[in-house]
Amino acid sequence: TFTVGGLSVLNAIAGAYSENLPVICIAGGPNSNDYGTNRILHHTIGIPDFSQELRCFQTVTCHQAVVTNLDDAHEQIDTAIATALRESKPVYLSISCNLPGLPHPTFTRDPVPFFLAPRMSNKMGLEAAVEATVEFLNKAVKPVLVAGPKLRVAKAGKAFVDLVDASGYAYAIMPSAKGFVPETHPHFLGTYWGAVSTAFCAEIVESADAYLFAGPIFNDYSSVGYSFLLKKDKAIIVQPERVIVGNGPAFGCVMMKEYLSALAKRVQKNNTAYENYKRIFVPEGHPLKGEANEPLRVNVLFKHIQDMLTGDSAVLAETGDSWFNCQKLKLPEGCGYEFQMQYGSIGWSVGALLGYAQGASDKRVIACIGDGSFQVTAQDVSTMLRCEQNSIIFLINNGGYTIEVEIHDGPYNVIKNWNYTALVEAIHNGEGKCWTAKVSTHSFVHCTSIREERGELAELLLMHVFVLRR
Ligand SMILES: Cc1ncc(C[n+]2csc(CCOP(=O)(O)OP(=O)(O)O)c2C)c(N)n1
Ligand SMILES: *[C@@H]1O[C@H](CO)[C@@H](O)[C@H](O)[C@H]1NC(C)=O
Ligand SMILES: *[C@@H]1O[C@H](CO)[C@@H](O)[C@H](O)[C@H]1NC(C)=O
Ligand SMILES: [Mg+2]
Repeated sequence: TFTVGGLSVLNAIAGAYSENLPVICIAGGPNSNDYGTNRILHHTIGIPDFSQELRCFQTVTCHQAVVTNLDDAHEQIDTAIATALRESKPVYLSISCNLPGLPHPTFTRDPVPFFLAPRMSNKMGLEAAVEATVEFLNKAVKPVLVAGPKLRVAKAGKAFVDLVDASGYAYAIMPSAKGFVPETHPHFLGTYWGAVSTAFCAEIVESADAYLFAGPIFNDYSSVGYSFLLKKDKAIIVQPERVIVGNGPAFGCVMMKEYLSALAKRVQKNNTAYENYKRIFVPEGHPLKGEANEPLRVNVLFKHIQDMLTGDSAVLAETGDSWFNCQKLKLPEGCGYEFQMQYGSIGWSVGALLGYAQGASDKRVIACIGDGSFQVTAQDVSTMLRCEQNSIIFLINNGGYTIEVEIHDGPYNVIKNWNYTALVEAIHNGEGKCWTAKVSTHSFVHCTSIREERGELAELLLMHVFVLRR
């Protein structure tokens, strides 16, 4: 609904922009004959100007179309959809409410599915970029590869793995690229995240004499406050359509996927970084176990979540402590992974869980959500139940905005405690399948293995996990 709905969805669309997701946001606009009348309409802020919603969306979408006339509706809608797909960004489409019911000759036949030709590299630029890169990498003693979050929009995950195989290099992921390349490959080092990297990963990446970053975003989060010990003259930065080798040269109009594939055919094999990693790597100690009556610890909980993951799972990590806990999960081949690292709007994961489970019904989705974040968007559980989704929510109740406590503490970081299982049961209202449990010690996970529960119960789970506040 015009403005009240549009402005309500604005934050979600801004999140989609930050994550390069081609969302088509459709708003029902004022009737076409209301424009230009100087009338004040309901659902506006009380001024006879209908452009407020459009002006808000101009800053968070790559294209906006306002359809007020059937004669150009077909073209405007086509252009909006094509732009969303081409740019991999959200678009805004406002359609006057009185128009959809009206016939028009441009809409009389069934639509022809449309195909967008993929963007192609400038052939000479591609060759020059590959040539310069091969020269740079082949003289390095222990080069490494690092996958960044824009691998997804460049559809270059597979090409990246082909390059790993052809080169024998060790590779890491930036935290925001988790889920875009396999973690089961022997040459996988873990997450490169400066001082908070997986053990031994930063040592190998930062001591390499050449590193190729495929699709990185270096923001304050991913670079731990710009504290990376990286040198530009050792880096090859590959963006979806651009390559920079060291401090230069730079090549435009080079598509990442084509470039990585071409590189795989030309680069000399060198597994020195991987051999060095194997030498210094110390496998983790004994598996974690908690005593039955001990208060549940986060690392023990996440060990159980780790054991639940299969290629048919997907993990959603909400902003907050869950980011850091989920980042440590080792994803089996095919296991999905989503979090909103660039935008980081709390509450994102509940809506994202609803959407992901609906879109990828072949996956069992496991969301790890803090109490503060859950309270922002809890009502989406209602639609999950109505749509008979079977997702699993681990609600980690630490009594407040714990991650914020680390940054700037104050009474505002404490939130009202809810009876979360009772809340979900109230939403469930005896209809459909739902199973909740409140867990505060290790005894639950001792007596009923979650994995066994999972087999029997194909329903929405909400584990309300209490973790003692630090
Ligand atoms: C919409 C929005 N408001 C405020 C913030 C700032 N913020 C970041 S994390 C966080 C607290 C999250 O609390 P919770 O979900 O309980 O996670 P915890 O760190 O306690 O595990 C807040 C308020 C934000 N990221 N997004
Ligand atoms: C890696 O490259 C360096 C420099 O070209 C070379 O000296 C070294 O032998 C190579 N190592 C392996 C294992 O291929
Ligand atoms: C929370 O709700 C559950 C389920 O309705 C109930 O059994 C429990 O007593 C409630 N907890 C508290 C502290 O009231
Ligand atoms: Mg919390």
